[in-house]
Amino acid sequence: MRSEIHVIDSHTAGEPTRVVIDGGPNLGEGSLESRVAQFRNEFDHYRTAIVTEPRGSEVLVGALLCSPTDTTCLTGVIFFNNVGYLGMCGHGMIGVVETLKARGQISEGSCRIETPVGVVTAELHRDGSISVSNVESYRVASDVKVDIDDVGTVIGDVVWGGNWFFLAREPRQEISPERVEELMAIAAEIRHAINDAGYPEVDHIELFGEPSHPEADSRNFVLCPGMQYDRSPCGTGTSAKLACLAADGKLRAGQSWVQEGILGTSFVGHFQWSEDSDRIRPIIRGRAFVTADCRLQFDDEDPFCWGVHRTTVAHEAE
Ligand code: PYC
Repeated sequence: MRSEIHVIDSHTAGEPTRVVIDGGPNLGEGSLESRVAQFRNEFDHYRTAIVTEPRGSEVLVGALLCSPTDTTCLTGVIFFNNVGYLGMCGHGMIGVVETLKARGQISEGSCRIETPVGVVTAELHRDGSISVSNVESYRVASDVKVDIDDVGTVIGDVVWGGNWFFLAREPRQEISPERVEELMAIAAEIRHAINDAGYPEVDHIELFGEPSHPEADSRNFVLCPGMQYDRSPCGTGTSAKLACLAADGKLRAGQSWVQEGILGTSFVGHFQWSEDSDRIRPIIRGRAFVTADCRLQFDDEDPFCWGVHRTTVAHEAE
């Protein structure tokens, strides 16, 4: 039997997103959180088929559009990657909005979009850039110390920015594409140590160094859950950084922070204090470009129909 899934690909500051327009799994009408559980438990082969080889790459983030439970929202979206599911995804949300624009479903102005971790507001600006007012972000632990071979003591913060992050403040790193392998190895070691230190939920590690552009405030490197690094400055990672700057009184509400990523592309962020709490609402602005509009083909005679690492036989055995 043959079937197909309509997807639109884009990249945001270099990081790719594949939006599923049609043909994805039907997860019903429950809460988005419960739909993620259903996706994981019953339809996980769609995740590997859509984002990993042979149709995708380990770095791709998928975005399944679905009906929102909050009727003020234009759409719901569930983000996924090579190893599982994400709460929010900043670069991915900018990619989703660019995709909706390409399909004529959104024009200049703002709209609300539901995710499994809350509703975000996206604004499409006249210059083509898109800003995302993310879910509330906050730091849960500061000055956490872990010892890493070859690096020494690493000091940083555990922060929610729509995903769980450890932001390694010290030591600072030289962030450059030439050092990717080394940065991956350091970040992976830090993640082990942080998980062992009582923060098993942390799956993103963010390192910092000097920016390469005079207008940027910082440059980061973000290790994602599936041993891939974010090509963009990471929207949820930048949100986590803003939460730390706010908590430390180093950035005022409304003041801009230019976060450069490993490729030298940047997001411009600022924040607002949340009402009645010491949490912040980060706003991240960047640009995305559509790269493909195509139909993924599924043939059940193809041994790699559901992904190279999930054979048809393995799927049938599930
Ligand atoms: O932009 O938030 C982000 C993100 C998370 C993982 C990859 N990109």
